Amino acid sequence: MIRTEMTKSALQTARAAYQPKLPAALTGAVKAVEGAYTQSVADQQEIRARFPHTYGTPVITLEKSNEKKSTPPLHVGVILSGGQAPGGHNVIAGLFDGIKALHPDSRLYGFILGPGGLVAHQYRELTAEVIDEYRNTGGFDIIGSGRTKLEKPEQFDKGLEILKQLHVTALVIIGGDDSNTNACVLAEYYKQINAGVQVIGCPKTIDGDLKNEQIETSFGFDTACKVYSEVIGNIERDCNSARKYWHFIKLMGRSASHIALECALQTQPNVCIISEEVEARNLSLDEVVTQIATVVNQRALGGDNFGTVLIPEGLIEFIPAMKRLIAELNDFLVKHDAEFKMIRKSEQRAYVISKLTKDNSDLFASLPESVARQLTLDRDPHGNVQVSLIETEKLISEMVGKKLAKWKEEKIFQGKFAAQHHFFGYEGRCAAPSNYDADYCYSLGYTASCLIAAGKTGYMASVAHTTAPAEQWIAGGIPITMMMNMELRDGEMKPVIQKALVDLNGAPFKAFAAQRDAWALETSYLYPGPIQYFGPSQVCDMPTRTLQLEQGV
Ligand code: FBP
Repeated sequence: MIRTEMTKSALQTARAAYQPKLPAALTGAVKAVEGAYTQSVADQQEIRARFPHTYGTPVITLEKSNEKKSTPPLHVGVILSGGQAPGGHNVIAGLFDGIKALHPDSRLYGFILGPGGLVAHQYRELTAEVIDEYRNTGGFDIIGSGRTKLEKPEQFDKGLEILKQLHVTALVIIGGDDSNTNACVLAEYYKQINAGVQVIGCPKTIDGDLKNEQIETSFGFDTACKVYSEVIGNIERDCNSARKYWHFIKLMGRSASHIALECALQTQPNVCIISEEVEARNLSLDEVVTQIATVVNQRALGGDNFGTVLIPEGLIEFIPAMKRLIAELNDFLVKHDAEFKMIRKSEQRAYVISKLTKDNSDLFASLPESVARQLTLDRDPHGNVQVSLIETEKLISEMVGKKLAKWKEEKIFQGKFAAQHHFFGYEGRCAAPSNYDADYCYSLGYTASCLIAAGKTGYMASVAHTTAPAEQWIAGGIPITMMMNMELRDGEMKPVIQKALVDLNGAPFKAFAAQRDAWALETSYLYPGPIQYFGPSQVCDMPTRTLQLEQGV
């Protein structure tokens, strides 16, 4: 049951009055200007063949117009898909204000608990009264979110029934790479059957891995990283006060290490592991552990038996040997699902060990029980191992502890080692959006309304140039097919949006790599403090270090 009236904190009350900034081009009548025709980032023939109706469309830039065109009332549906990210409510508020500006009788319907709500015909109308309760708030609770994968024609047809009933002619899907891939498949299907429903995507995910040359960041990344950096900074200060613990901090980000990297740039910890580097350097788990133990030892030699280590949650899947193990496990579990589930829990580990190829079997047998178990549990609906449930921070610290104990026997290590563990993920996903995310999200939603008015489908709303003041931001639409390539998923080649991993030649990683040796030995912690919503612009409106470095500002 979704409540429309809530008791508000003092911050919520004050924050409700915040008017998010918009790009200047969106503040009056808007026209959609077509740019160059596009092609997919790779596998052009294959992607074109799968998306004959939505492939190759031009990039759209929204510009100020001198004539206000009359638009009939629009009926629009909206879906929040996947993991929560700060700013989702502002995307919806921007969309609402945008369609109301086009025609005051426009209506917005939100589907409940993600894509599943469309298929199950569960929705609520989002009126001005409802929207006003949620402006500038964190969370996705206005309609809830879910991970149901929207990919089958039966689901699309079922969804179309309710869209027709509500006279909805456009659907906005707010999601990550998988959800936007599905939005594109849906756009193609509705266009092919002439359903009269446009589909527009919006780039969401705290993980920061839905970005490319056209989409400069996914919303939520800014706020989530600021929340984590605040607490990492607090831990660092505690650590530097007591001087007796090594803190192992796992950070969300299912695959890419953007969050860990951004938090490292904001807090300057002693160690930060970047999964993409581990993979590129073909490091084994033992080598990662040795790297950390070496820093612990070096600091101990200087009398510092304390420190902080950041670990991205996706690390396990990037260690090449683990990657091979997970690939075989995925394949094995799909093929032997029924048989595996029949086996008693206590015997499943031995069963898997007996079935895997030699190297993978040895590695699986060497893993702590909890990690091995997690690797055999159900995948999420998109086929992902649920890495947020794997206690990598404990696994690594345990292994570091063992290595140091051995080094102690060998008289290599003479310090002390006591560990504390933390996992920051869910804490940051529903925080009240920073000014950056509040403005960016509102602009994305407003942009989506303009793309709908311009009759576009299969596009992702884009707002670029966001390190500049908001008036100068450039809003538009990017054909989703442009971001696609073919990848192996569930044993089949499928068209998907290419995930953006940390670029080891990119400016953010280079800035980190240039400083990490100094951070390892010196105690150079930075304490960013909590997100500020009111105060000087250089504190309140600052984008992430990642974005600043990427844009050279
Ligand atoms: P999205 O990619 O859907 O935005 O979700 C990202 C994420 O927050 C990951 O960082 C994390 O591994 C995962 O969701 C956790 O999923 P769940 O909320 O289902 O536990």
